[in-house]
Amino acid sequence: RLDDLDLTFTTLEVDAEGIATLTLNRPDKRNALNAATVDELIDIFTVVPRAGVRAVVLRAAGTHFCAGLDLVEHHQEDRRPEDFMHVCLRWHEAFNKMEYGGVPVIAALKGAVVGGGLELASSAHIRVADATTYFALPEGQRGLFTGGGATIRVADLVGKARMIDMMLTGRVYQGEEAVALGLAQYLVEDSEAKAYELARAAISNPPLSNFAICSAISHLQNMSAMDAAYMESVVAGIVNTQPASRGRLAAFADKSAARVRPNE
Ligand code: 1HE
Repeated sequence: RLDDLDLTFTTLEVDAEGIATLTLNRPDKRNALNAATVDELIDIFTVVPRAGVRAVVLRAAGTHFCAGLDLVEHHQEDRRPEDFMHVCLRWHEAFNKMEYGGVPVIAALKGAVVGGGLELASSAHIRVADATTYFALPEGQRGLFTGGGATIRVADLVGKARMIDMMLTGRVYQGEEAVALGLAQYLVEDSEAKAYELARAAISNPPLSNFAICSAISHLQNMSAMDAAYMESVVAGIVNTQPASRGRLAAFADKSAARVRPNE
């Protein structure tokens, strides 16, 4: 249950419409991800899909979204290879629960979205940037490698060659260029206001449709084209015959439903 979550480095609040605000709340450390924060994300995204949450706005306290792996903790813990492998497996558990959980997660970005912070952001379904937002993978400069899914999700967003360039040379992307590459889908003055606007748009869809959008697409991408097409038909069989679609289809048929029109 949401009320039973024991949170120190994050906060979670759900409004009357079912929009949850998940805040990374360690601004004095630029929301660096220590092991305890990742545990909290696992707990949150274990509960969220079954707690009536319709959408999540993922935001951060302070002026930076997330500085990635807690480098000080990593240094102090002096981890062995198998220790860090398990750290990474926990990150994957958290981020997979986010990406595959079936509840839309919209990241409101600002400042640094770097290293593991970009791995976190790339696990969200929509990323909204503002003028302060910048993206980088400084792992190479720190003598590290990505361990939170960037080789999958960031490579998916920007392509292998750009990811390699970011890691080899410390290249930073921001502004319209970052949007053109797909690191964010929106660039606005107020990324949080826009994230809530997008969340409200998303929750006007039936939850089962959003479940398929925020779970099936990711699963299907992992399959061969033949298997994905088959599974898509199974998912569509369930979603496209759901009771919640009947009234919407009737409204289209009787011409009372809104039509799709170009932007003004
Ligand atoms: C941190 C971290 C951190 C800040 N771990 N403590 N990520 C990076 O290589 C990025 C490292 N961070 C930075 O480059 C900068 O801190 C920022 C650009 C994010 C912010 O700069 P700034 O000038 O606002 O803050 P600051 O003065 O550098 O840091 C403020 C405090 O946050 C300071 O702590 P304090 O106790 O001295 O006040 C910093 O130590 C702390 N801090 N970032 C720990 N990352 C699963 S593998 C994933 C691999 C990676 O993610 S590698 C990339 C790591």
